Amino acid sequence: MARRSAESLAKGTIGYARLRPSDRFLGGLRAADRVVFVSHVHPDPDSLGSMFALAHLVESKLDKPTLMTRDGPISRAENRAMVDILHLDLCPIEAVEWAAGDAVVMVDSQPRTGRHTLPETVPIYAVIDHHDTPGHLGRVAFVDVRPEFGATCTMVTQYLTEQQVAFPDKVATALLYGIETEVTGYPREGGRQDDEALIRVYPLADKDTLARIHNARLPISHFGCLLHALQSSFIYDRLVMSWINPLPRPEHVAEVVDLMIRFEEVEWAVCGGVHGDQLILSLRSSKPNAKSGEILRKVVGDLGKAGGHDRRAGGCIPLASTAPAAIEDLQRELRRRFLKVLKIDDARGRRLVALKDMLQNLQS
Ligand SMILES: [Mn+2]
Repeated sequence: MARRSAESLAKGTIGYARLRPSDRFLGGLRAADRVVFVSHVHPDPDSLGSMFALAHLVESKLDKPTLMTRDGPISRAENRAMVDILHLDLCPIEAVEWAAGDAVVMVDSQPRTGRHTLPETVPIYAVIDHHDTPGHLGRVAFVDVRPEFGATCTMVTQYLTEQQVAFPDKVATALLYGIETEVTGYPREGGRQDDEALIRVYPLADKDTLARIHNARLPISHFGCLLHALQSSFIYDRLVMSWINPLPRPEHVAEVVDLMIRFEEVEWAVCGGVHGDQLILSLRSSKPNAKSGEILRKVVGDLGKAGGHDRRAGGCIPLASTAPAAIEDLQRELRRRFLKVLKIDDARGRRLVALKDMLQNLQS
């Protein structure tokens, strides 16, 4: 595969250490026949924007064929709108015909963090990421991981700027939306570098396209899940916990916690739901230095996988049984672990919406 030749090329270059990351990244790709971009499952705007802009960089500077992939379905309505409106051409990861001359570039994720279905036998040339979830990087020739950046798209914007590659409006729009989704929510997780990247791409982005993505149409399941979540929510001191069973689409847990974390009485919001044979979890915090990714990893433990950022995290647990009793047991165990890890004594909790209000609403 291309990994070894790419590695020797990149690392054998005189003055390697002095080169900018984008120089080293491109240098290591010179021997490749094709550059394949991969990301985490349920690709989000940050991974989509990163793949799209890096493909543009590789095509512009090296004139090599590229392939962008999609690991699992694109979930949130806005993300699907981004793919449709920008015409992002994504190959399902399971349909990729891997070839010896492929150089694989992983963005917005790290190898063996359990967030991809990429076969472990496929060697990875490069990892470009801003997550602090540690992956297996020992055999990766080019590694650029900067957790101090709010978005992988910010790193990629720097690559294009360093290489003086023009930003077509679609590329600028994808980067802008990728950065914006990561850093403009509240709690905000972004810094000076992200602001500089936003300033760079904003004048070049198509604002009408951006508005269409922001206002993507929502499926009916969004509203059903919202109601379900409100009715199942319990407040345990500083934590609000909601369950949606069954969960028709995995993205709804993230939509729910994004709303719930705005509740003024809590510092933590978690929503979980059973989707197929997995329990999907999404966590938000309104606290600075919340270490949400670490908290969720502690809670999930060896039951499944979890990771994320300071104030946002996600995870999934494969289910041995989807029988209601088994799911109830697992949810009880997860609640116990959340309360323990967050040092919350209030184990009884109280409903967000009182039962009698729900019944009254039904009767009126
Ligand atoms: Mn990201």
